[in-house]
Amino acid sequence: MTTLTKKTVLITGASSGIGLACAEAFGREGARLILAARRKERLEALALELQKTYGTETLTLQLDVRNQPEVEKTFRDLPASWQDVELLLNNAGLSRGLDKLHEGKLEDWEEMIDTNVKGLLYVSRAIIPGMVARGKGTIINIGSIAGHEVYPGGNVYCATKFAVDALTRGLRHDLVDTPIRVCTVDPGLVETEFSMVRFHGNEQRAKTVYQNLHPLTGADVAETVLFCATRPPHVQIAEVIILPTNQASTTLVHRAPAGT
Ligand code: NDP
Ligand code: 8X3
Repeated sequence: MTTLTKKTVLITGASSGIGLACAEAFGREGARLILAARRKERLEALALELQKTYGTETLTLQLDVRNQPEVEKTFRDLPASWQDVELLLNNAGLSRGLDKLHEGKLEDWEEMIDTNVKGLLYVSRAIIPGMVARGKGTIINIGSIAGHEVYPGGNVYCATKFAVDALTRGLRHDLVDTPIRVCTVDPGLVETEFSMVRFHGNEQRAKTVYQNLHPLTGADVAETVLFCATRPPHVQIAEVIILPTNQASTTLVHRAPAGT
């Protein structure tokens, strides 16, 4: 087993959903956490809670992963005691809209591509050289079932997650002669703020995504991420697809009212 006690873990998108649940899981395991996202006040509340519950040492970073100079500077200027990042969880991401491609909004496309693809690249470029120099590290990318199959209206979001899959595989090739592990955890439907963000705050529309279904929680995904992170150093879990029991694909979900 690889222990996480006192190991430095960097989580992007730690202010909500899967990233927040991963922070809780890694905190419970005794890791030191760098928590990054745009909503600093949420990160600070999480840091306080983790400190109280597990005595977790944290560093909170207000960071927009789309801003390359900011990403580069933030990680270059990390305090010395936080530079030794041993696990990078590239989780920050979002979807915007469910429009047909020929009716899509350009600003939605830009935001998804800039965050899910370019943001992941910028953070990886800033962190991985240190791992290579130190000869240790694990990178876990949060992909999606949407990186394996497309669905109506998924077009650009799916393309970004297909890109995450390609980047994960590419990175595994590039790091094959190092002790660094590269994994992807690819969930199906997880009830987080994801659909609220996708539908620009339309709560009613967001709720229907998970209606009459027992979706995954952020904690379910976090346990899988933790499993990948804690394998012995010679074991690299390349890819995990995790779905709710009643989801078979991006388009086949069995919905039944509770109790039926
Ligand atoms: P949430 O909306 O709950 O969380 C998204 C997180 O990403 C937030 O912490 C948000 O923080 C952060 N984020 C978004 N944009 C940026 C940015 N530009 N810079 C820094 N941080 C950013 O959704 P999830 O937890 O569900 O999503 C997490 C990941 O899981 C995403 O990559 C998503 O694609 C993926 N995923 C989600 C699934 C689902 O069904 N929910 C299924 C499969 C994959 P802030 O706004 O504070 O910056
Ligand atoms: C999120 C899952 O199916 O809504 O990546 O695209 S899905």
